[in-house]
Amino acid sequence: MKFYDIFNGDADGICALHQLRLEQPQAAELVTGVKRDIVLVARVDAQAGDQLTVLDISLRSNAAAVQRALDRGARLQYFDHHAAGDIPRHPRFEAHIDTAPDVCTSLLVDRHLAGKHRLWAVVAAFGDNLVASAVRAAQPLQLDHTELARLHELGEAINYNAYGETVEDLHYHPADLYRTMAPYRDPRHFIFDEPVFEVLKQAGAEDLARAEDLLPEFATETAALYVLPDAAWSRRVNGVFGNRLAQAEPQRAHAVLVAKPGGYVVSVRAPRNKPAGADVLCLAFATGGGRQAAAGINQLPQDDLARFVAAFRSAYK
Ligand SMILES: [Mn+2]
Repeated sequence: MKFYDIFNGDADGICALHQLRLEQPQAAELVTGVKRDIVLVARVDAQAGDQLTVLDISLRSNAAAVQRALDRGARLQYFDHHAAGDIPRHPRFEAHIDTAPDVCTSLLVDRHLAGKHRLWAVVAAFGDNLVASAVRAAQPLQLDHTELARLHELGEAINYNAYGETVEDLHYHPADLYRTMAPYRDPRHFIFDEPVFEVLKQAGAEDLARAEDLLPEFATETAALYVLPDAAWSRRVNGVFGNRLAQAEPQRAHAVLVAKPGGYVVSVRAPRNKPAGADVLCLAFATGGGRQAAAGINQLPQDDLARFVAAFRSAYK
């Protein structure tokens, strides 16, 4: 019989596992990755009697592997807040799934543990950018403003660490980050005793400064397009950079391209003032997808760059 802890590599996934294991220590094989690695259950060759704890990855994206593990006789405990699809009804499947917009997986674990390790749930909620939920959860702890601000920064720093194409792009492998955190019941001690927080805070600021040094390929009143080089820092900062641009120029659509061999990864954000059209634009390309307000193209071939630029310009003129 084997134990597997399967979790998203972002702040929410790591803090969810941390709360559970503070309460119920259990040596387990850790299965995790970058934030975008959400198909994780299939990495486990589950057998009868095995125990899988799954955190902060959508059930919909892991449904087949979950069913296979159940069929083989494994037991699963599943905490998540993403769209789930059909939830299996099975005596060996324990689901804690809530897709309300103001919860994250760590808050679901906090609910399950009746607030036993609330400080870490607060860190996670900040990391998932659920600021109001984090502040509400922190209320009974009576933290002062400085402490709350530090927990906010810690959540953001751990979350930033999860961005990259592969774990090689990250400053810390999420499994190592979890192991470093594991002895700490109090995140304030973790901040003070370990270099992790300062390292990540500094690195995040450096990545962002590099991106902000770049000039756009073009910028009009209504649209701007940036190209980041094929480098680890580009892949880490891409999302945060896009958010910054959107906040600074809410009337503008933004396209951020990150170069990769043979082409680009593309993210498009519609203007914040008029959040529409990003999905239609990106779906016109083979590997495109997303939502009206924010969409992307996984692999834009070099030869399609001119066509993309023209389509982006005409979508947002
Ligand atoms: Mn989450």
